[in-house]
Parts: sequence; C-alpha cells; structure tokens
Amino acid sequence: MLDFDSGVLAPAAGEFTRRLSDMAGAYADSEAVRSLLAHDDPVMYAGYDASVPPEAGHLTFRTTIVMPGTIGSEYFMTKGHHHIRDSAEFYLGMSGTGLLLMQSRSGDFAQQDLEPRASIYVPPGWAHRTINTGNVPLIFLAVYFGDAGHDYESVADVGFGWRVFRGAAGPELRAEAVDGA
Ligand code: S6P
Ligand code: ZN
Repeated sequence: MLDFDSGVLAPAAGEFTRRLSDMAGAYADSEAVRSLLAHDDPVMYAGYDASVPPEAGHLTFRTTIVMPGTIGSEYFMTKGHHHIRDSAEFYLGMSGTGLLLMQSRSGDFAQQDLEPRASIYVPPGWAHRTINTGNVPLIFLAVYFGDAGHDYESVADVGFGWRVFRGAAGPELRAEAVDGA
C-alpha cells in the first residue's frame, strides 16, 4: 500500500535516508553548506524500497520524500544519478510540487513538473534529479528495472546543466557550466 500523503510504502524492504553530509558537494553555495554542517546534518530526503529482487526481469519501485527548504537559495534536491545499465524509469507524483531534471550523456537537458498525478517517463541514458520547489515535502514513486543499478559518480563529476533557486517571483533555473557534457 502506498500512502500518497506521507510516502510510506508498506510493507517495505527498508527505508533509506540521505543527509546533507551525504551530498555536500552537490550545492552551489559551499559556504552555506559548511556553516549548516557545523551545527546540524539535516535529512534532505528519505524513502521506502519495495521488496523486489535486484535482478534482470524484475521491476522494482521506491518512494522518495524530499524535504522543503534551501541551501543558500538553492532548493533541496536529490543527488541525481545515471543507471549503470542504461534503462528507462517511470515517475509518478504523489504529493507536493517540484521539478524532475533530466540530462543526457551528450548534455541535452529536459525538465518536467513533478506534482500529484504527473506521470513522467525518463528515457534510457538520461541522468535524473528531483527538486522540491514547494513549502511541503515532495513525494513521488519511481519504478525501474531490478538490475538497473545506480551511478552517482558521473553526476557528481559532470554536474547538472541547470540549478534551481528560490527567486522573488518563484523558482528560477540558472544555467551551470558542466564538465564534459
Ligand atoms: C531510482 C529513482 C529514485 C531515486 C530517489 C533518490 O532509480 O530515480 O527512487 O533513487 O529519488 O534519489 P538519488 O539520486 O539519491 O538516488
Ligand atoms: Zn533513477
């Protein structure tokens, strides 16, 4: 059972939690990261994993709950990743509002609004990262191949072509130089 309001999946194989210290280098304002980590290490996002074998032929799924907030003025986000075996993924918005950013290996960029009932296709070979641009938790479901695997290093090395900041009139996307894309 999926609880659309809380993101709880039950039964679940387990829960995962990512704190700021797990992704300190992802944010543009390294000084804001340092000063926050000096007295706190907040949970940036968490979620629940389905009990599905991580093997070919299976479809596995997990929920994610991204907390609301900013580092400096950059919205809380997920680390972002490629799948080790290039394969597609399906995202379903459950609660809250945000963006799903996607970037191909050749540097093409796409974004989709992630909101309740949004059904989004992530094509094979596109890295993906979610951003919470609202004031409440952003909650979504992701469905992907059991043997897809996760490659975080490529995204950490190359970066994403766009960052999302809180602006006076709402979320602002700003282009970012990326390495090798
Ligand atoms: C899995 C899917 C999502 C993310 C989750 C956390 O393929 O894309 O479930 O794993 O949103 O993001 P990240 O980038 O830390 O794995
Ligand atoms: Zn994924």
